[in-house]
Amino acid sequence: MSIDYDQQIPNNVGLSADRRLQRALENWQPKFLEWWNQMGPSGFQTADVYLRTATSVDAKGWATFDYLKMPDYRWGIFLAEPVAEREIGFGEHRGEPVWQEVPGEHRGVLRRLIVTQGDTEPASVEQQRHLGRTCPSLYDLRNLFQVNVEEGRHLWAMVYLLQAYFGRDGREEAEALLERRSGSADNPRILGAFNEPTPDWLSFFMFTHFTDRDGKFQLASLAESGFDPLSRTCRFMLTEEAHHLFVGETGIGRIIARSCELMREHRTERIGDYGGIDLAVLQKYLNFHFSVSLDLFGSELSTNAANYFSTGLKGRFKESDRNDDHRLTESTYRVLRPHAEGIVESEEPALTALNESLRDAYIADCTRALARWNKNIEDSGMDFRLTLPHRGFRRAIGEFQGVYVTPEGLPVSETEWRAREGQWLPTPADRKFIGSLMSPVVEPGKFASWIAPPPRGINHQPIEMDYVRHLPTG
Ligand code: BYC
Repeated sequence: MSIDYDQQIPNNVGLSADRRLQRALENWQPKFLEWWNQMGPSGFQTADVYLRTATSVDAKGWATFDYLKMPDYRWGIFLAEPVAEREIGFGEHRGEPVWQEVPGEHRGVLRRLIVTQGDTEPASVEQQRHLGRTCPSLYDLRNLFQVNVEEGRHLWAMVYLLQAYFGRDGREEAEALLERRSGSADNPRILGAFNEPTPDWLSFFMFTHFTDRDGKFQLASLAESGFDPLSRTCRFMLTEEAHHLFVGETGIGRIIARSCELMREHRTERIGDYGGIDLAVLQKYLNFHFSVSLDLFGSELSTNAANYFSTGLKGRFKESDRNDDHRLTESTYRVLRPHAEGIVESEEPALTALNESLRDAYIADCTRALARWNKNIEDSGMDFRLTLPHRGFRRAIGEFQGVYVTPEGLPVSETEWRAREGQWLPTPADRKFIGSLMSPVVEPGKFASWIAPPPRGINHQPIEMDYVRHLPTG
């Protein structure tokens, strides 16, 4: 079904035929807008931004680009096309037709999964709301806002499921999603990484690279779900998500390119005096964001994860491409666990180790991106190499919680770890320095001293286009 833009809420789910649901969502819509105006990009609600908007759910040509004020963005409900005769691909119900309604016995668990996913979306908008004022260019400013409006749409995606399939509980959860606040002491967002501040653009690029990448893996696993509306919603969200990862990976790549340029020019790795970011400082930010994002996969051994899988609610990454029984009742999986003698490998039931296997797929993806950055550093003639810290480094969830592990993977005492923490993680002085670089650059085609221009503009437009117009003055 094509997207109907004549409706108050654009959608491709035939909303006008379901008056009760339509009314519920139309009742939620002004509350969402109120939240957006209060917690969305601060100071830029009246600017005109060159944004893409989804116009269809086809793989090709699904978006148009135009100048819009963000509060006028057409947030709506877009599900990927149904797959005819789709069957549940894993777990105890493997081979049965997918569910179009919530199976009663899994209602609570499914709601919790959808709420947890939904909660991350507004959280990230809240985390990034002050970044506009320190943008390194109009190109980057526009990308920030594109990410923000699409995270808003991803909230709509989950709220649709809650309102359409979970009755009164779902309506209450939809309200609560607008009430929690990132970083709030009283009513925080659900997952750790979404309560961390994003105070500067280096953090923003790290977040979109590492934390949005958790989104890619979690959404892909939920896209396998036996609950078909969740699967279809997540499949379309993944299309949008790809751009967020692009913003993160190329943002960090452009910082690295600029740092290498300054290192070559001034023949030193200490380029702070020349307006650049030392790769050693970038490494510390990387260590922080990677470890926080690893926590988002949950505990290495999790009965929750086993249940999600066995009951057909959440599959594995690329479940259908795998060549096994898709039930996992007999298989084992290798998990690293801290032990008195050090970090040891342990064979665990594959079902309970599902969070770890998803984390492994994530780490492999991060490793590939890291290799691309390192190749560029090498090509520019520099000796420096970036690394991913060990999975046990600075973990707050799971087996490594409370264990002190160096980035190289060596368990050490808390005293030693604390004494060396400043070599591995951003210090207050590092953060202050990065903060000092964050002066806005808003002249079309110009870029801050610490980041290289991109190779090309958005949607075949020139790099020097005025991607955001009518900026706030003062
Ligand atoms: N922080 O068995 P456990 C994205 C809780 S990102 C705080 O270890 P489980 C995006 C857990 O909730 C993708 N709490 O874990 C990115 C549980 O609490 P309850 C988001 C945590 O349940 C950028 C308890 O610890 N999507 O889209 O197997 C921008 C024990 O749980 C954390 C999803 O996460 C943490 N890091 O797995 C915008 C998908 N980790 O229930 C968007 C949906 C665990 O006992 N969520 N806990 O009170 C899930 O699949 C699972 O909930 C998790 C946890 C993978 C997160």
